Amino acid sequence: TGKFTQPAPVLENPFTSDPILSRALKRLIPQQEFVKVSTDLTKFGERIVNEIDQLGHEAEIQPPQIQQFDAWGNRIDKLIVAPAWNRLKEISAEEGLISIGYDKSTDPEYRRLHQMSKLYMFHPASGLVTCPLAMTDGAAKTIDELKLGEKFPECKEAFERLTSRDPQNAWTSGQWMTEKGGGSDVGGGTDTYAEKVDGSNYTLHGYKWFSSAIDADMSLTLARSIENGQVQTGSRGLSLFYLRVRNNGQLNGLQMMRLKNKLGTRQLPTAELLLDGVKAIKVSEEGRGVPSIANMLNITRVHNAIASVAGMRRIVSLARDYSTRRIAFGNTLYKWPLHLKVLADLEIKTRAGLLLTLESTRLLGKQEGGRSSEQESLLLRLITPIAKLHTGKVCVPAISEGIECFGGQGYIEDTGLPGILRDTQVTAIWEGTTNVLSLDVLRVFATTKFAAAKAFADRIKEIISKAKNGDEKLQKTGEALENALNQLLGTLKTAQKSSDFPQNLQR
Ligand code: MFK
Ligand code: FAD
Repeated sequence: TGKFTQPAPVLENPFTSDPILSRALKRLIPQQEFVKVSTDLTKFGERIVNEIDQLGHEAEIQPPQIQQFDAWGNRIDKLIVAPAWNRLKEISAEEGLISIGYDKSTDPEYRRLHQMSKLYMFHPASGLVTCPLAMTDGAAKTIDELKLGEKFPECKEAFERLTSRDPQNAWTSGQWMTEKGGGSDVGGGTDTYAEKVDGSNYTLHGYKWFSSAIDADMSLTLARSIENGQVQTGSRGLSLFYLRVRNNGQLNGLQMMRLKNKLGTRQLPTAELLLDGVKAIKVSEEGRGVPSIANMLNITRVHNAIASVAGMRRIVSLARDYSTRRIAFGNTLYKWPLHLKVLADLEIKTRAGLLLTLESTRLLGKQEGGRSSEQESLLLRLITPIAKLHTGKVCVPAISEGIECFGGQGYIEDTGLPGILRDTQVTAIWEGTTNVLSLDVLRVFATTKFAAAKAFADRIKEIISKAKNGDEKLQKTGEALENALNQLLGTLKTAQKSSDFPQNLQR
């Protein structure tokens, strides 16, 4: 007695074992490019299984700490992170997890699909290093899109380092937006002030309430500049600032007040920061901080969607494998129809989330390659918040259901499974909560006079007609979707006139 041991679920190569990633990429990327991409992803998948997953686990069990004072009472705010966290950052640079998205030697239309597929495989093994990677990508995109490198030599260097494959040179970025008074409503809640030194040089004074991956080299942030003693209130009083977190090894006029004690993402150092004379450069026009940092938001939101579906994929794949190893009532689990139904339901949700996110990625690549039609640009702007809010929302109950597929073992820490659930709740919150992103969808409808909604309806029709000509079920689904969308548009058009509709969207 007592000799039974349960075979553990096995982590397989997340590229070759994924039921749809390779098929989807084959459809989206021309053959020659696809061969290169799939070779890289296969190799990376092996590295995840043999090396990276263990590092992710080590980062989780060795959370970061701040040592605020030295033995003699000097304030030092020394951030101590796990060696595995640093190694994962190095691997991210080596593997080109950001640089692939900006690699001028490849076809611009397909870079993002390659990059995001790699991040999708990496996320569950990454010890949450995907969080700084998202912000790093967002910062690179903002610098690139606003051509900041042409205006500020500091931003030119930053772009090169953010997109570097050399771990010794590569930088990561923070994204300091949230303050005590508001994370959604940054216009109402931001209480950080920028005092002019000369030209574009300022010092910042304020308190940032959530600043993740505080081991970053630089950050983008929002503040109100004081011009001739005057300060503009609201969102149109905010400008965008670039700053280095440290200058010559010393913190740049800021103090790490404490690290957040979080439900999950414990591998990730998220700090409260006192900005007390941070040297910074104003990089946007006065009062254009929010639309400027929106460049960052629209990238980090794609990363967020990728992370949400990646968590789902990890638990579903392990649960599927486990269902072939665990026996209950004389049958392996997968032979029980009820269990199979649970797995099938999770599988469908995961595939749908991935395909939706890849659609947003495909459109991003097209736009960056300068090959988007007007309709496709509208679609990209609309689908990005939809993909973020949908995947962020569905991944939480899906991963919880996935945990249940392991019975009691799903609840046990050293299986590595509980961490997947812990780390997922945040994807619905950060980078804009579900409600805030729903309002962003309304913003897109309003600012495009519903042209984006039409582009969306047309795309659905196109997909349905391509999917299977003459398939009655699909045609009916297509018609039902179109009707639902038309009804929604009718409701929105009426609602837009009512006083409850957000005022900034009534334009
Ligand atoms: C593993 C993955 C990890 C992911 C990274 C995790 C680490 C970081 C975690 C974080 O959470 S960082 C903080 C993220 N914060 C947010 O996402 C803020 C959420 N709040 C919003 O998004 C609000 O909607 C917003 C702050 C944008 C509201 O601002 P306003 O100024 O009150 O809105 P308004 O007046 O509608 O828009 C101002 C301008 O910005 C308008 O342009 P114009 O002035 O030219 O008319 C808008 O069109 C533009 N805008 C707003 N959102 C936009 C946008 N433009 C393009 N894209 C958008 N998404
Ligand atoms: P609130 O804005 O107070 O929202 C509270 C509730 O009200 C939410 O349910 C929201 O959906 C709802 N709500 C708000 N406005 C509306 C509305 N108009 N209509 C309907 N409902 C509404 N921020 C950074 O800037 N940088 C970081 O690096 C960072 N890292 C983070 C790391 C972690 C682990 C977490 C948890 C958060 C992090 N954040 C970061 C902050 C995060 O972006 C904010 O918490 C988030 O944007 C929500 O803002 P809030 O906390 O102020 O919530």
